[in-house]
Amino acid sequence: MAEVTKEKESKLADPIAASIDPATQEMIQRAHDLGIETVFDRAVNMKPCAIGIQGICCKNCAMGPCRLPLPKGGIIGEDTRKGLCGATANTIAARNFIRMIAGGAAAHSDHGRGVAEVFLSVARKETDTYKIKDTKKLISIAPHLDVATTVEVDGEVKDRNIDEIALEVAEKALAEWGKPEGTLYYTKRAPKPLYEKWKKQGVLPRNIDREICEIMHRTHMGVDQDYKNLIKQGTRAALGDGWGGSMLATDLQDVLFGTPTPLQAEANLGVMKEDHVNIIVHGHEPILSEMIVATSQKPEMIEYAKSKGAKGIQLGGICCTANEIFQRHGVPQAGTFLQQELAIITGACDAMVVDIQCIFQAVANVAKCFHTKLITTHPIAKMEQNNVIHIEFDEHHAKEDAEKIVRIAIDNYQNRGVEVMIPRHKASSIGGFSVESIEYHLGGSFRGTYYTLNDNIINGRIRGVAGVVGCNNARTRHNEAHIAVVKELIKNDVLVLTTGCNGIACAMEGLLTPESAAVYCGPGLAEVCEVVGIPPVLHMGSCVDNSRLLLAATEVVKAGGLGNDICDLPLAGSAPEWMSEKAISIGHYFVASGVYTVFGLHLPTEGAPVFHNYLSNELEKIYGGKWDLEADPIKHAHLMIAHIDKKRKELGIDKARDRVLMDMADRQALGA
Ligand code: BF8
Repeated sequence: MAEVTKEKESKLADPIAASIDPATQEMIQRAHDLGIETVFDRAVNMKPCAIGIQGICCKNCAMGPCRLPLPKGGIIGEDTRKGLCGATANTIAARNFIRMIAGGAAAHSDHGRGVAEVFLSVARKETDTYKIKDTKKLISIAPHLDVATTVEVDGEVKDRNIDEIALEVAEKALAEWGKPEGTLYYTKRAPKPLYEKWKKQGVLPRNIDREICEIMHRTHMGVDQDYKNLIKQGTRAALGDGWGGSMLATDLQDVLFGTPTPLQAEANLGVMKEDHVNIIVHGHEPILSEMIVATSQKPEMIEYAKSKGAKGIQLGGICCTANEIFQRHGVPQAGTFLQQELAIITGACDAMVVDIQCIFQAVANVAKCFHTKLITTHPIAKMEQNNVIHIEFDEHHAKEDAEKIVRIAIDNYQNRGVEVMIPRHKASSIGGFSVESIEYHLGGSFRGTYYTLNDNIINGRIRGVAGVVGCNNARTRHNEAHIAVVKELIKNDVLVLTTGCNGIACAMEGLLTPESAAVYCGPGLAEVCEVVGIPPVLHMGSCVDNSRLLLAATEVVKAGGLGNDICDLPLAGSAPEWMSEKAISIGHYFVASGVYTVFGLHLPTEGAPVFHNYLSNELEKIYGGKWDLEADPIKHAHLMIAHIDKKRKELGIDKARDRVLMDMADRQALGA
């Protein structure tokens, strides 16, 4: 075993305090037994910066960093704190906050750009590796990009050639990143009153890249020094993410790889198999993972694995790649963000294949302790450690690359050491709830509609809807807040839509099964889940797929009876264990789309009370949504429930919740 990097004096994490998940606890203990350091240990040994955490450290020029700690006892009277240039705490916190939005929006949107480029190659027929799988979805998104789907020939309206539609969609989509004039097409998909608000405020994104670039300019030393103006630019960039880069990523991925429909899988580290070649795919872009899935299912690859003594090939996903291949192929989710090192520590990971985002550099150090081949695949995401193999993935030779990667994993199976220990824990899960499949499942076989959902919200069986999303964070007990928030919501009849690592956490806890409704839900939600046959927590995909939540909310508005705008709905958002800049971008586009959004842990705005108050109170007057913060998961859930109840009252449907008894006709209507 290779030398371990753990320092002599360092403390070890308590496995029970570090995670609620038994598989994770076992693997943390296993790491300790083997002398291998993980993120859980590092979190015990290094505390976060008390000033940075509050958003009041400015390092945007070389006169600083200027640190503006809050005085003991808080601000009494005028806030006189300022940096060398005179920047106030509000300016500094707002600059830092919108730089986080820029980072998050850039990550999501660059992912989207990558998909759009592959889509253009497909449309131009430059590659036959990827093909358009879902023409129905292509036709449904085309009008939103101002692409005609019919043509008039000799006075007769005919369907337009699908290749022509694909090419124009590809070109229009790709232009959204840098078009010189106009605003993003997809913003018009929002409910009209919301679109009008954005227009009036002047926050309609002009193009995706420009809004991100402008954040970097405005937050350069000596430019924008007004927190309200700074956050306005943050809003433009965040909307360019949610209603731009992320939404395009989701749509084009669906067109290329198929729009998800419900399917079953398993989740947690226990999905790895000792007698199989285990390949863990980790990161975000399905461009890579789709090809790995297809290659690992090829009979010749399975035969090759058998020739090396394995019984087959077991794929597993980590992070949002897990969500992507789960929702389209039922590939098991091996774990969340905080379990990436642990998958290698099983000793059974023959290859970990990574692309972009949320990948610890530390996985390379852990891989050194085992036989695991760590393979980076993206030109913008390499690692300095010398045990890392880089195989650049490109749509023009994707098949060959995927085959090379899968063969490396198979060849490596025989190099396993004796130290294999796979935790037994795993849970059954159902995912694949796209906007389209929810409509189909709730609306019945003949006429898909969201009205069934609205009807059940109006009659009070479903109290409201919550989007619970986001990361794990090693500063808090792994999955504890995720699961506590979700269980408290469904116990109170709130239907949960989940994405990202929350989706994986819920899968690991068994909450993505229809059977969990009878165990954890209030009577109204349990009844709906039983009749319709859905889980109380609907897995809607990866973090870019938070765009699905925006569109689902828009469909609910369209279905009628619950107001005219997203901010009218009994709806709330949550990221209980957030950590990434992407979460801040998502949070902000939720807020700017009218969603009351609660984050756990802390927000990097607390050191600037005026700016913090602007986010948590004033924004609501403009967009109808606002930020909130609550670390305690039960209080967190109840803030969301209180907001849902407030909206029910405003809609005049608060009394309906008293009458949840259903007669036979009601039940039949539910299943219609
Ligand atoms: O984009 S939830 S830890 S995996 S950032 Fe990362 Fe957070 Fe997980 Fe996906 Ni999203």
